[in-house]
Amino acid sequence: MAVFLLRDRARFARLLKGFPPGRKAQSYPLSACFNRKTVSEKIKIIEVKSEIGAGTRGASLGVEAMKIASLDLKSDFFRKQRTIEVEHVNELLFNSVEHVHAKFIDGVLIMEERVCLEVYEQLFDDFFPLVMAGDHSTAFGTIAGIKKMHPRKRLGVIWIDAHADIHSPYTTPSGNMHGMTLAMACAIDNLECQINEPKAETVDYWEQIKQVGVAGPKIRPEDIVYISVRDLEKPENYLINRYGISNITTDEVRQSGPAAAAERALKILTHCDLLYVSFDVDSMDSRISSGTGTPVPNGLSVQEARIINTTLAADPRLCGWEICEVNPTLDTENRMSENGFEILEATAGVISARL
Ligand SMILES: [Mn+2]
Repeated sequence: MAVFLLRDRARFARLLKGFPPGRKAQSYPLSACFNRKTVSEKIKIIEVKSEIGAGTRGASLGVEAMKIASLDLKSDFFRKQRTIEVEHVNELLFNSVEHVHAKFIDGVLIMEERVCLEVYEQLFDDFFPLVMAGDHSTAFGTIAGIKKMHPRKRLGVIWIDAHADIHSPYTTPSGNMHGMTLAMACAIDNLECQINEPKAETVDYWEQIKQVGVAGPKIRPEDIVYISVRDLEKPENYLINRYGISNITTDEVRQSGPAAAAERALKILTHCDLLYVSFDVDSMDSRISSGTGTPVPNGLSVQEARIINTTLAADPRLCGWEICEVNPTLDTENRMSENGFEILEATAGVISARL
């Protein structure tokens, strides 16, 4: 006889009531209603092997490289952990660049929609979405999915990264969309610092991206806390000053210690109902490994990054966590994947212990 856990019954009741908007009926296998969940099964890994937002090739291989790292490190993490993959559109990379100030923005829009829907569906089913991504641009889809699930909640974002990722097509020097993620989330154009004239079709896609999930801004710029951001361009500095965005520097992490630095980030966001942490591995120092597309000196150590992430993971408001930009094609002996995986496993451990 089938034994239902309480949460399975709640799920069953929801299924009887109907499907959430935007969800295809066939994605609910009937057998799913009878799956028992244990504490360790409350996390759902969402794999997003997309790299169209990066300027260097190879970030889409980061997810598999971290799985290989887990095997080399003799971990059974991926044996226990349920995963789901979001289909990518990396084949667009074989085409020529049509949007010079927002490269492959047509594909980025598709990826943001897909990631948003997957994150929303996993949250709807009471899973904690733990995203393993390629390039950092799809983190906007994660943010949009959280906001779609909790439209009236105020969402704070802790962005652990060497870069501020708050350019727009109007200000970007590279056109790479992984540098625009937070501008998408805040729906910011930053026309005050405009240096580019994106063509009408690019602007049309950019406006559509702002509407992914729920219409308009998903977060407020003042609800972002940066950690270890150190490679900034003028238009990004302008926004950081204008909105008073906090940046906890590597030096501050070293002075106060990583746990205290993480606590400080949480304190700055006390007014937020929910939190999302986005961990770009280039936040770690370029000496640790070359295994990421845009390495920058004066970054975090692996130990500091691990303590920061695990400290943040203990906050009950955390409702999504992401790791991205591992690029094994640039690496030596898969070191970045091993470091990234160790941080992922430790963080997942803290999250599942409190769920
Ligand atoms: Mn980034």
